[in-house]
Amino acid sequence: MTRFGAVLAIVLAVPLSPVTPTATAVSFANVVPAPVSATPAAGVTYQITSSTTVYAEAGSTAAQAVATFLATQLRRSTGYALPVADAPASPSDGISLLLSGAPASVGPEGYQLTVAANAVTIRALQPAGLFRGLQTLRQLLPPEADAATVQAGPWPIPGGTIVDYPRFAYRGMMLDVARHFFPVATVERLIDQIALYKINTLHLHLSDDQGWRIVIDSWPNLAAYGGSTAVGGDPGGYYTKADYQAIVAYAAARYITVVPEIDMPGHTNAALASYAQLNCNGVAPNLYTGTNVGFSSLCVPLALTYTFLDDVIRELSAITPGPYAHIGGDEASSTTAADYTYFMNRAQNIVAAHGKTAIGWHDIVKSDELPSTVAQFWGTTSTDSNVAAAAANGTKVLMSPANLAYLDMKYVRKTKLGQTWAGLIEVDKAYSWNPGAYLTGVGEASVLGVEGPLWTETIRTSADIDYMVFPRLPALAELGWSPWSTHNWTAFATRLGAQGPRWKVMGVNYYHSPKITWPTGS
Ligand code: TNX
Repeated sequence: MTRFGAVLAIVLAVPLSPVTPTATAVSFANVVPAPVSATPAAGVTYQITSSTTVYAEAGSTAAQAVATFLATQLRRSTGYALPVADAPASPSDGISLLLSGAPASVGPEGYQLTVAANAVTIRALQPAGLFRGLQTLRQLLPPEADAATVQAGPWPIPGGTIVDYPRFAYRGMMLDVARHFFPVATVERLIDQIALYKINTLHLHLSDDQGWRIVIDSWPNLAAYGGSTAVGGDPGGYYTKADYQAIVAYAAARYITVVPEIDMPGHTNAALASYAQLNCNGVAPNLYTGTNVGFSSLCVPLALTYTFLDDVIRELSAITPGPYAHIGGDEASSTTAADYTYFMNRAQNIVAAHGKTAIGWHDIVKSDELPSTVAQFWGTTSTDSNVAAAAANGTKVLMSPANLAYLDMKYVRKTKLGQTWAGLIEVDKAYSWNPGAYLTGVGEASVLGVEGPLWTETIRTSADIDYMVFPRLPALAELGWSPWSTHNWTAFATRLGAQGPRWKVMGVNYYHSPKITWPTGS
């Protein structure tokens, strides 16, 4: 092309729009996690306008709810009416969310997204797939689309087709609400943020030495007394059952399953402090506000211990629609090996009796596991013969290697928040491993998925949570969702950088890692 031709092309590419274009157009290639396949259609753009309708599969209340989720956010930022309506047989305009016509390959959570000049169509086999597809659509809109107040627009969506589905069934984040307590609104804000990256599980660490955070009606002192403080003597708190159910429902509306954890037999000082009769010596210890681990244990020989366990798991299971109950099992250094095996065995059977599948920190493979029990790997090396042996026996492993996936590790030495015992984890390191091939003897087929745990000894506010979670959790989300063939740090760094302006608009207090070129102003 001649220089004149190039200038002409640029001039012609400027949209002839009466609206001053302040919103920045987004590239088709900026989606996190990377889609399985993405085919841009050069020169094709769909514009959301004041006359756009959002259509949902007729007769599906779930599809209707997903459509309303999109319309509600876009009404805020665009100021348009964006009515939600039943989809006609073959929609030829608007944004349609349909439960027909998706390729079988997309499975229960995948989707096909087509952006043409006249219409946007998301097709999925299940409503969960529509919701995941919607997160891709959000990322194809200018970041201002995620604003809480009306923005100037325009609202272009780049044309093309995406077919997409997850590599692993479980892509999670854990929030420790025991070391510090976080109110329902903080948890809901986090749920909204992680939903954007197709995370589908929120694990709540509901009890530890420093606090018990959920009401158990048959043992009321657990929350009332055991929940009354936090690390450093900070204010405690607990969720009523209604609070917990509100979190579960809020997550479910975003196709995120809540996994409740009651850590045992160690990490139980708050429970032992609440009920003297649970202690082997009948004496309740004081509440604990320090950060040591490994000093507490439920009384394994005591019959009442199992009444307690049964009550807790029964009450918690009754308000947990998801399939899992996490029973901890880590760092039980005040429990003998024989007691640990006996105890974890009984705990797993109690979980099964209440209709749930147990997850335990990978220490649990030292007990006799039920075949269904999931082991959550939190080690710092890539070999663990016990976990490998369990995997060879059919145990599924959830990957949370502490030196790669822990969201409470500092990014760099001078990061103010967080810890260093498992090392420093910059965002490139968080992205640098293959969950299906990392742990010796634990191959792709043994891996249930990935989870990023945020322990909160040093984390006290929603802004603190933001800082440790972003940008690392999106890196982990990509390891969990995207095919390994898409794994490429340089390309990921560009796509991750493109999230900066969106986080800025959403008010996310993210860590501006120097490993990433963040767009000016974000
Ligand atoms: C280890 S990892 C723990 C937690 C701490 C965390 C701090 C694991 C299963 N247990 O009790 O909060 O380190 O990084």
